[in-house]
Amino acid sequence: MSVSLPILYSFRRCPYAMRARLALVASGMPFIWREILLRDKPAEMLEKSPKGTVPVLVLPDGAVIDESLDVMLWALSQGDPLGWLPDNDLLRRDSYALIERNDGPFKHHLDRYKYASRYEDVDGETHRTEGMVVLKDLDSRLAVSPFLAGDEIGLADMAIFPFVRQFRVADIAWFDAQALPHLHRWLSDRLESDLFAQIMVKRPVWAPEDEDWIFEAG
Ligand SMILES: N[C@@H](CCC(=O)N[C@@H](CS)C(=O)NCC(=O)O)C(=O)O
Repeated sequence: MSVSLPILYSFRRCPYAMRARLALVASGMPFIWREILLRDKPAEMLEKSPKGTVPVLVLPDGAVIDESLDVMLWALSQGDPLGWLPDNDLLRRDSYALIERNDGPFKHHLDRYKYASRYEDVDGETHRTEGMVVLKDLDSRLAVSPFLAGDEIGLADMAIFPFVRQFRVADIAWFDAQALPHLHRWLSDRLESDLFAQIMVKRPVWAPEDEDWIFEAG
């Protein structure tokens, strides 16, 4: 067991886990990747983080980070060769405000649009319309700059695009027909990136007897 590397418990299609993997890979730091199933979470993960959500990052000193944005910030504090961390207060505030709206209201509408049948008395289309209000705002930002906050790709882009992807996946033909030209370009650039391909590699579900799979950025 490689005790000197952080261990990430992850689920491939989870947007929170995607943003954690993106930042870990961008940091250039190798890490142990344990792919899990949400319906059958490993005891080892629940011992470390009883709240039972992914991502969970266990550091070599045993500390646990179990909020995706905190995983991103920790990873980028270890190394940020791509310059994703906001480097001034205005950019930081703007990036955090966008991420907060994404993780709060946008995610609320996304869940109720994509998984309407899991909720009582929920009309998916109403939530799709509400989600579109946020996406139209992102599109108008992207009309004036290629990235969500500042002139360079950064934390906000990487923390948010996995959720926009999930919104798209709910009905790809419908999404692609919407007049969101800048958002479509921004999203497809992210989805076609080498970095995204690296974090979406398919892994078998981890079992405790398995040898550690160490992920190193390619
Ligand atoms: N606030 C958490 C949310 C993480 C989250 O909700 N992840 C989902 C998967 S996308 C999860 O693990 N849900 C638990 C479950 O489905 O059992 C974070 O940012 O890390």
